[in-house]
Amino acid sequence: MANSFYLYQNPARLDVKHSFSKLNLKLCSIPKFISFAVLVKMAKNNFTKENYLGWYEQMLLMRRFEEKTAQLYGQQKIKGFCHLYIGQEAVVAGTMSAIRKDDKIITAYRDHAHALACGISADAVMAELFGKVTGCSKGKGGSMHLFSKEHNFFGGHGIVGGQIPLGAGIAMADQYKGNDNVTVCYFGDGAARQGALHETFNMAMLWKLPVIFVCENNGYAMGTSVERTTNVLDIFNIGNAYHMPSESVDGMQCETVHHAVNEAALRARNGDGPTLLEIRTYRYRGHSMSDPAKYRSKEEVEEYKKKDPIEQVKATIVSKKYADEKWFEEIENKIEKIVLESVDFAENSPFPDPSEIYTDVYAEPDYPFINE
Ligand SMILES: Cc1ncc(C[n+]2csc(CCOP(=O)(O)OP(=O)(O)O)c2C)c(N)n1
Ligand SMILES: [Mg+2]
Repeated sequence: MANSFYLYQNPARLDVKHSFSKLNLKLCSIPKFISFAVLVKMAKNNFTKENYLGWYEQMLLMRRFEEKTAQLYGQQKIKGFCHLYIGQEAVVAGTMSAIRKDDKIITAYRDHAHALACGISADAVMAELFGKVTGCSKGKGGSMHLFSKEHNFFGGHGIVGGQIPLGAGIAMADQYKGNDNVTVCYFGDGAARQGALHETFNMAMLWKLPVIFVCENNGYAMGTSVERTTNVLDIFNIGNAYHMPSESVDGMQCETVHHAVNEAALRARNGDGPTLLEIRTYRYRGHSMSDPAKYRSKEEVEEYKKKDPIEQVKATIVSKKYADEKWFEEIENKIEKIVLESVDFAENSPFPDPSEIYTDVYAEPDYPFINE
């Protein structure tokens, strides 16, 4: 089931430079005399019906998948650390429509939506949450460590900020190979305070690496608000210290995210190096499944829910008459089926064999204590 579904829902990652598809342009065929600013302008306000339907379906899958995850966690079918992305969906959806299939993604532990949007099947993600051998990390990674090289999804990282230098390294590999792929490296507002970010920003700018740093500023690092941890509330300002093009972006809308990522990707593919996007978003649920979220008010959560990204896309689809009620119902049923099937798949899959414990952990097969 999975493949055709994901290809349909995620057309931008098939192969075209999405924003240019309507203009029928490919980046390699664009004459040199067209300036960067003109290209960006041409790409703006160029959203199609397919964009909106694709965003809706993609975000609904993320949402319904995680609602089911929360339920299964409550039943102790899913255990361990588990962080939900509900509320932040437009950040991933708006990114994916602006980049290509060959581009690379790396993120932190709040990674279910990123993995699904990269085209990893709901089956493989759910099985991983269950710790089953059919999971995308063979049941040994769990919620925080989803991974699929085949889908250009490089994790899923539990060490806050650990993926920032790794993301720059992946971009460096593509630069070294001489292709024009970009890497999107996501991290949170809390991770923005890690020392590794500064070392990475310095080298990434020096070497003009094709990387887009996406800071998903959801206002909190666990229970600690941005205001309680820093004097620099506008996180994008950190990039300015390295003369890195940097901006803040509304993360509750797919359109604004798409525009910003599209511009950053053009810059990176052009050999002009990295960008920092501080994308302002909000998570409706607690930090993890064990967080009662007492550090914020109900009113604050409700304010953000009024800007819900899925509802915003739905409103556009309705107002532009891109689809009728029947279509929404069909998508809801289709996604419900995918999610329920993924639970069945996970429940009926075996756990990894204990003999697999060191497989894929050490690069060297003769690492000393593996055989002891
Ligand atoms: C190096 C390190 N320090 C502390 C932690 C504990 N920890 C886990 S999540 C987290 C908060 C990170 O917040 P943020 O980067 O804003 O991401 P969000 O959870 O909001 O997506 C902390 C401190 C950790 N996992 N790694
Ligand atoms: Mg945060």
